Parts: sequence; structure tokens; C-alpha cells
Amino acid sequence: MWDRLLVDCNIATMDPAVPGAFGAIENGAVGIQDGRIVRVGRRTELAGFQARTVEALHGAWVTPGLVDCHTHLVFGGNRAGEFEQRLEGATYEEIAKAGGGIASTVKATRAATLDDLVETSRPRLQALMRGGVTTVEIKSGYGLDIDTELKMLRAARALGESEAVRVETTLLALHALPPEFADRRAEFVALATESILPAAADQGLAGAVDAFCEGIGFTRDEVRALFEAARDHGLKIKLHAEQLSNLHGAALAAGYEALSADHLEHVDEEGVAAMARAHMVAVLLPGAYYALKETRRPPVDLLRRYGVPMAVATDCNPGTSPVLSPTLMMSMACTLFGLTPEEALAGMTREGARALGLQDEIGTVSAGKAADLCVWRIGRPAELCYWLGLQGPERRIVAGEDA
Ligand code: DI6
Ligand code: FE
Repeated sequence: MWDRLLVDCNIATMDPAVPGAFGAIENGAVGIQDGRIVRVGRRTELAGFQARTVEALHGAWVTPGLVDCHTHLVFGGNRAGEFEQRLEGATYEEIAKAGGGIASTVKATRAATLDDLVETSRPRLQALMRGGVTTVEIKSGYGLDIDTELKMLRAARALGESEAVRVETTLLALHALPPEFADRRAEFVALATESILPAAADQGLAGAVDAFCEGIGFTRDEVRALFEAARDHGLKIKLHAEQLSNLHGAALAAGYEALSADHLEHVDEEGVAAMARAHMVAVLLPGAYYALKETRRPPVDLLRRYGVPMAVATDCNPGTSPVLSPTLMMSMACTLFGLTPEEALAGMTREGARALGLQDEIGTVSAGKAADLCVWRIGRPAELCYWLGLQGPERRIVAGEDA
């Protein structure tokens, strides 16, 4: 006997093995046992099965729980003041060069206690959860010293333990050069690769590493040193690449079998081809594109042509993407980047999972995966991308339990 059986629903399985748009099953049913999906199909196909509770969803749509595969949601303070400066014409790079930007968040994050960080970040996480997120990746990167980087990762872990959401942590080891290393780049890279990364790995605080490969960030050679260390410590690899210029970071990441390259507004065909060969995911971040008023879009057609899966994420961060709504990002992925609603929903579910290396565990409504689901009171899946300011799902189910 199963634990739960959801009936009288339509299911956007997002499972490529289910034919048709959204892998949709109308008049469907989902069986759940021990936190996992045991069977998905038409109601009639599941008629012979029994469950302790049978719940009618009155025609609602069930989707995979949303996967936000790229956030920086743990940080101290915020940058609403810089938002005002940017509205008056200052650019992100100018603000960064004048000591604001990431450096100002570093200062606030260093000053915060672990508890402060957890409690100021919690409402941001809860907003994403209300929007339908059941798995979130959280990066460090506003510490830039060993204690603060580990504090950020511990805060992310503490949030995951106290909220009904899966949290994946990433050490963003090369995000910005901290002021105290202003003329000692090589020393900072050595600190990141030889001290911070091994400490995070040894303490089991991070599953992956990331870096900001950019003119105002780090060079390919610096990033390569980090990736070598990540490989030695068995950490997965991701990269902020080609956001503001083309340093060929995506191709570098491909050489290390990275899970994803993220942003990619300036990636060229060679980079896309390298990503395809390495089976990487392109993580598209329309919130940062919007907030920075960028005009160059990621090459979506090229990514499609090469068969590079596209994920969509919030990039929730205090500087370039103060975004608290996953469905708003799906909308922007359609309107600003030209994704179809099906691609946008796949981007926040199946491909987001792939960008975290969790494609066998979450991301589609399929037998054998974790029962992480959202129940939406909508008439068709495209509504998830159509409404701006959509309220979240009616129900969020994490590991088979209402959350
Ligand atoms: N790219 C981004 O968009 C964020 N980090 C990065 O490497 C911005 C982070 C910030 O401005 O605080
Ligand atoms: Fe980011």
C-alpha cells in the first residue's frame, strides 16, 4: 500500500520519455511511497493501486518542484543604495571599481555572525520557497577569507536543515579580489585554492566550486588553478562565464567536465560547441540581464542547435539580481531571451537539476525520483510563465510531505 495517491490532476511531468508538450499527462495520478514517486500515469492506469491517503486535486496542474540552481542568497546587508546610483547612470563596473559592488557586501557579510546571516537570509529563501522552489543552490563568495567563506556555507547548510527545501552548497572561491589583497592577486588565488577550498571540502561544506571569470573578476589562468584544486578534492565544477565579456571561460570549464557555465551573454560558437561536447548545462540568468539593463542576450538559438540544455535560475544576489521569484525568471526567460514556456519550465526543473548533477534524483515527475512536487491552480502550464507576480503554488510537496 502506498503512502499517498494524488488524483484528479494534470501533470507536467517534464520527463522527455513522456511524449508531447511538457510531458503532460491529463487526468493523471501520482503514487508516492517513502518520499519517492513510485508511479505516474493516467488515473485509469493507476486504478488498481491503493494508498493510505487518496487526494483529489480538482483539476490542478502538478509540476516537478522548482529547482533554483544558481543563487547567492546568503549575504549581509543589501545594496539598495547602489540600485539608486545605477538608476542615476553609474554602471555596475564603475561601482565595483570604486570599492562598492561585491566588496561592500563582503564587508557586511564579514561583520555578520553566523546567526545573523541565517536569519537575514531566511526570508529570501522563504520567498523562493513560496514561489515553488524545492531545491536551491546557494553559493558563498562574499567572505573571501577562510572564516567568512565557511561561515556562509554553514549558514546555507543551517537554512537547509531548518526549512523544507533541499540546499546544495557551492564554494564561490574566486568571486572578487578582497581589498586587503588589492596588489597581491597571486597570493589571494593561492589562499583560495590551497586553504579555503581544501577546508570547505574537508569539512564537507561544499559540493561544488565556482568562480567569476571576467575582466572585473578572475582570469582563465587563475580559474584553472582553482579547477585543478577542485579536481584534486573531488568537488564538482561550475563557472560564471561570459557575463560581461568573452574570456572563453565556458570552454575552459568544459575542459574540466564542469556541470554548467552560467550567464553566457557573450559566449561564442566555439564555447557553445565545447559545452555540448562536455555535456554541460547553460544556466541562463535573466534577472541579472534585466537588472543590469544588458542588451546582449545569450545565444539561445546556438545553444538549441548544439543541444546544450538550458537551465533558468534567479541568481538571487544583492548586486545584480535581487530576485525573489522563480516564476518571474521563467517569464523573463521567455520574454527577454526567447525561450518557450516549456523550455523555461524545463529550465527551472529538469535542467536546473542537471546543472546540479541531481538529474537522477529530482527535476521531473517520474517514478523513482524524489517526490518533490508543486500543485498549481492554473489552466495550462504556460500560465507559469505568463503571469508577472504569480502567487506560488497552492501546495509544495518535498520528499513526499506537504511543506
Ligand atoms: N556575477 C553576478 O552577477 C554576481 N556575481 C557574479 O559573479 C553579482 C554579485 C554581486 O554583485 O554581489
Ligand atoms: Fe551569480
